Parts: sequence; structure tokens; C-alpha cells
Amino acid sequence: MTTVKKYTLGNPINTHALDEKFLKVATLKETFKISEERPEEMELFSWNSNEKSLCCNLTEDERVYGLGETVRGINKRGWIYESWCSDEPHHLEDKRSLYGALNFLVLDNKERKLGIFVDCPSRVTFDVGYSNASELRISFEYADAELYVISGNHILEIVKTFRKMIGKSYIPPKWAFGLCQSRWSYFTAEEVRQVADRYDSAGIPLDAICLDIDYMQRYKDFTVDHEKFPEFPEFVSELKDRGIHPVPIIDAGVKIEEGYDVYEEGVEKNYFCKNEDDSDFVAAVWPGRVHFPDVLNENAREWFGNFYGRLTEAGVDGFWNDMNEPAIFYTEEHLKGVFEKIEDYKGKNLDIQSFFEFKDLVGSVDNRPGNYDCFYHHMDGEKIRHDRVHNLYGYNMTRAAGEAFLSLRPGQRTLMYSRASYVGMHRYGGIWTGDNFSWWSHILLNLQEMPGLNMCGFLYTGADTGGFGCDCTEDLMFRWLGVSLFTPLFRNHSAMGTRRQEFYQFEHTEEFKNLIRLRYALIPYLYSEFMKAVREDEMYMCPLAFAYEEDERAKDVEDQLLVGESIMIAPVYTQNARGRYVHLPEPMKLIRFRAFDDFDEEDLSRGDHYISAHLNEVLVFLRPGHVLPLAKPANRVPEIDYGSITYICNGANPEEYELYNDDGVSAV
Ligand code: MIG
Repeated sequence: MTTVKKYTLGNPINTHALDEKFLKVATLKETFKISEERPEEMELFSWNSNEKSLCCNLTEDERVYGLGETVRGINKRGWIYESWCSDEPHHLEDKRSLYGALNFLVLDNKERKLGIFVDCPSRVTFDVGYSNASELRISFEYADAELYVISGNHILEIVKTFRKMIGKSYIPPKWAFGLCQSRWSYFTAEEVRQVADRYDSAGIPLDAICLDIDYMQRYKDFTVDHEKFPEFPEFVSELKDRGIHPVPIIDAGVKIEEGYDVYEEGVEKNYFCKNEDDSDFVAAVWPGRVHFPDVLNENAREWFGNFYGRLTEAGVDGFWNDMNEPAIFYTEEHLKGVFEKIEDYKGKNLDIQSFFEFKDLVGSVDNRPGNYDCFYHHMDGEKIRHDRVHNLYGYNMTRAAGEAFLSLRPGQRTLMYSRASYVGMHRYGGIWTGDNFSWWSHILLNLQEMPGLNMCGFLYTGADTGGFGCDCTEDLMFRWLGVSLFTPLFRNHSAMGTRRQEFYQFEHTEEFKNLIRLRYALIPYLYSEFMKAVREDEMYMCPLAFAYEEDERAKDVEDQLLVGESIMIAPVYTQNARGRYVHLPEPMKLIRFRAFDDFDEEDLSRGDHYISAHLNEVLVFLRPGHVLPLAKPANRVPEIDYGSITYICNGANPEEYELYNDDGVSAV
């Protein structure tokens, strides 16, 4: 049994984080207005009105989970995080924000288990025992928020209640569980064809290829460069006929260009974000100067969403939404000031002070905080400054698409994943975890980011496998598969200028082929578990701390996860390591996979074990009383033969496993 209490702080903005259906049926136990006059009603928190912060004690043994995709471990304690959607490619431990703003945490100590959701779309700071080791301090820039406190006996129960509150997770088409190959710099249709050809000739399964900004005409949304991608609809059907889905990117900024109809219509209808004087706000991103569609405004959202139809009409059935924090290279106004000031430095002897001033002046034009308090939205009949609602932008861009798909592709699923997010967006799409690097530490980060996302309903997620920035090495790519063979979104993506990392580029292509085929053999299991997690509001990837609450040792495990009901993964993520220690909270069967039909099995007792794994081996641990179905792989997801399924069993029978399947494309 869980109970939910709601507290109100100031005048909250309706964020649409909670599901309207839930709000209609729910009987929140009690609701309180947070105020200093009645502090006894706060119970858990004390409110400090000078600092605009809520404070609660953390006991010594308390663990804190959640906050979506952020740096550092699964247990968030000991660092300070800011909920502020940021275009932050350096996912390093000194960062406080990445792309998402997912303000849900679970506190876990022996006496209490609590879920806390802070529904607030402006900047919120979570000081999780950073300033004071025994305090959780939640500070607001604008103290207008709704706060939900869920108490219960088990972490998983609390997560489930929260998930019921925020509504059902987005379901992608089933083909989106196949491999997607991506790279920023597939410049022509011919290059994309070659990628497909090389996968096919290497015998490596593939279901999708992403089209990055290179397919557009001068980075203009909803356009196609007809010289480099001639006869686009024919190109799309050619790829789809061979079972490969092209997945184009859409950016948040709309290029300012005479004759470009998206721009012209948006200006005419007043659908772009505004300056204070109601002229259209100018920022710059890829195409240079852009306007931002005001997706927080209902009419503008509908208008923007309908443009996805230009691509769905051409046969496209999947998209990714980028730069929707929104990222800003510079604002027109600020840049003007910078150019003026630069004059002062000309011909000057730049000494230690003036040199660094100069460097800051020029080097800090992008994504600066000041870029976000100078433009406005028209939302629910009100003019609202962007910084008050910043964290809702990416959510609403994705919602624009999701709502439009209902009429553009009725009854059908459309693939959609976004970079920025807020709670509630999980009803419209998944997310990828943005610009990581080909670093060993980012394999672990990939794993550690998954639980926080699942807690907020983002089940269709994954990282850029092999790393986005810098040069990928073969051993790193092999080890990364220890995680990403199991994430619902399985995409190999890399940045322009980095070493090519399509799986056929490596020396041991055959071994990669075997492991990708293993992924396809696992899809009946992964898809079943994903769909069950959607239907039952459960975790798809779950920390041991949630599943084995009585096991003190399991609570410290930061590098293993349960995937669905049957298996645990424990990837090797250290360079040159030939294995790793694994903690088994119960006796399990180790399956050391080299291919779907080439593996060894070993029964292991509860406790810690050193497990060796060659580069081409992926470790899976089968829980007692469970089975793992494996199909004969195919080159495309729809061709997987469910008649061929065999089971690896650990003290259970295949009949006990509930396999879920459907046509994979109709809306469910
Ligand atoms: O500023 O479209 O995260 O996946 O390849 C970079 C180019 C813009 C950022 C995305 C990345 C994508 C890249 N984009």
C-alpha cells in the first residue's frame, strides 16, 4: 500500500507531467498548501522562504535514487544536481545537468521509503548531501511547484505508484528494437545505401538507419536536400522494401529564410517565441539564425506537429528530436554586445586579467544562462518568460509530434525519441542519452543512467553505442555491447570527424555479427519484458537495490542491472580487463554468450564471483525459477521466427514464461 500526499507551493504552472486520466480517478490522500504558518503539515520538510528551499534529513544509511539521466552513480547521494535541460556534451562528474529534467527521487532507509516528485518547470536544485551530508535540500528559482510525496513499504511499489500517476509509457514499433546504424555525416543517399549494403553483405542484422542533419536543405526542418537525396519518397520506399527504416532528425530551431514556408507561416501566425516587445526572438543554432516554434502554445504545437506529415507522407515512420533543450549557440542581442566589446581589446596588450576576460567574452556565447531569460511563450493565455518553463520545451516539441502522429498515422506506431525531456514526455516518445564519448567510463554511465529514466517512465531509451564523440576502439565497442544489447533503443551513432564505427569497420566483424545476432535472438524476450513493463508500470532495467531490498551488499552494486524478470547483466567496462567481479544476490546460472548458439553455462552460488569474459563474450545471469527464451535470429526484426524459440532454464519450465507478441506496428 502506498499513499500520496500533495503539497502546493505558490502558483504552479500546469506542466502536464501527470496523466489527466489519473487526475480524474485519483484520490490523493490529502493536499496541503505549503506555508510557514502551518509547518506541522509539512512533516517531512522544512521550508526556508529566504532561500526558497525545502530541506529534509537524510539518515546515515539512506540511499537516494532517481533524477533521470544525470552524471555519477545510481545512488545520487553526495552531489548537487540542477534540473535544467542543457546541451551538455561533456558528461563528466563536475556537471550538474544533462539534457533531461526529471525531478523524481526515491529515499530509502531502514525506517522509511519515500518517493518525491517536484513538479516545477524552472530551475530546481537538488543538493543531495553535498553541502551537508545529512540533508537533502531542494531549492527553487521560482517557488511555484507541486510536490508529491509517495510513501510505501517497497521502492518498486513507490515507483509503480508514481508511474500510475504519470501515465503509460510510449511504445515504439517493434522494428525499433532492432539495430539502428547512425552517424552524423552520411552526406548522400548513396552513402546511406552503402551502409545498408555493407551490413547486408556482412550478414549483420539491421532495421534502421538514422538520417542526421545532413539530409536537410541547409539545416531547414522538414526539407530534404534534393541534390544529395534525390527522389526522397522513392528512396524511403527502396530502403523500407529491404526492411530498413530511415529515421530522420528534426531540430528545434526553424531557419530564418525568405521563401521557406515553415518560417514564413510561423511569422505570419505568431507561432514563434517572442521578445519582450512581441517581435520574434532570434537565436542561432545549426542553420545560423532561427526562430523557436512556441511548442508550449497549443495552436503552435499543433501547427508544428503537422509538418512531420511532410516526411510521413514520404513513407517515413520514425524520427528523433534534437537540440530541444533548446540549445542556443548565440542570441542576436548578446552577440551584438560581444562584437562591441571586442573592439576594446584590439591592439591591447592582453595580460593575465584582460586575456581571460577576452576569452570568456568570446568563449561563453553558447548555452549561457542569460540566453534563456530573454524570450517568451504564450501558454494557456499568458505570456510567460522562458526561464520559468524552460524544462518543458523538449517535452512539448516531442508532444507536438506525438499528437500529430495520431492523425498523420492513425492506428499506427511511429518511432520517436528526443534528447531533452521532462516528466510526462514518456507518453509521447523515448529518449537517447545524448552526446557521450567513446570512453570506458561512459559504458558504465550508460548502465547507471537507465534506472533513473525507467523510474520516470522512459523505457524506450539507450545511449550512443560505441560513443558519439572521439575515436572508438574495437575493444571498447565489444564491451559496450555488454550493456546495449539489452537496452530497448540500440543505436550505434558517432560524430562527424570521428573514426568510423559501423560494426563492419572493425577487424573482428564476424564476432560482432555473432553478438548482434544474439541481440536479435533475444528480442522476443526483450520485447516481452518491455511490454510487460509498460503495461504494469514496472522497471525494465532495475537496480539490484530495488529488487533485493534485504541484501545490504546488493544496495552498493552500481554496475549490474536486472533486465526484465529473468536476467541480470554485468558488463565488463574496464579497458584491458579480462573479467570482473559480479555480485549474485541469489544463486544464478551464468550464461557466457559468444553467439546465440555458442555459449557456456555454469551454476553459481549466491555471493561474489570473479567472472572472466573475452572481448567477444557477453555475460548474462539467469535468475532461479526463471527461463530465457531465445529465437533463431533473422536479419530484420519482423523476420524473427517465433516458432524457433528455445529456452535456457534455471529451475523453471518454458510454459511458465509469458511471451508477449503482436504485429509490432499497430497502436496498442
Ligand atoms: O550540435 O545533428 O546529440 O546526436 O549527431 C550537434 C548533429 C547537433 C547533437 C546530437 C547528435 C547529432 C548532432 N547534434
